[in-house]
Amino acid sequence: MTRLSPTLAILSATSLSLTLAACGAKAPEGAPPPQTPYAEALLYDGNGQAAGVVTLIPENGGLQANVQITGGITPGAHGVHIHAVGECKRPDFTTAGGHHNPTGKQHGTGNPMGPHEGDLPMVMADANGRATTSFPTHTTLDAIFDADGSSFVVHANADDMKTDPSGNSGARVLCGVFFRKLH
Ligand SMILES: [Cu+2]
Ligand SMILES: [Zn+2]
Repeated sequence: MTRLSPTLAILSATSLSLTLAACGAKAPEGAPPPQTPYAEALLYDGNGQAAGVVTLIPENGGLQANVQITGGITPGAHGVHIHAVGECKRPDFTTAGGHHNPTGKQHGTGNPMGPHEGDLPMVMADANGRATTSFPTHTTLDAIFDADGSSFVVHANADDMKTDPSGNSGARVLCGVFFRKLH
């Protein structure tokens, strides 16, 4: 276990405030607090109807996903993933590419060669095809916003969490491109 000794902690705090003073970095009176970047994807179905929103918020070294689906899916379990390309061309969303997989693994948390970084827990829609859920993910904003971006895809069926490349989760029914936001 590594712990700063009290002396070291005081020294670093002192050199930090000296650095800030030297740079004139003191916030002006009434300035807004510093903004934190996060990712947001607005979901659409294959007809272009708005179907919900997903945010990825930095937390505990990963990204906390908040998923709100307002329609466009059947009741029950649906595979959801972060896909490798930030393009959701209707109606089949094949432009979103395969699963977000910067570490070159296979699909599924139940696959010894897996999982993809973009593999997420299934979403359970209620009788009206709505779902609201949150869970931690193990990727980063830098990986989400790589050269070709990333997207969020909701599939027609459940994800078996082991069959490469997408858990037999069927057609892509909702898709949203991740954009950078600040809050
Ligand atoms: Cu998928
Ligand atoms: Zn996968």
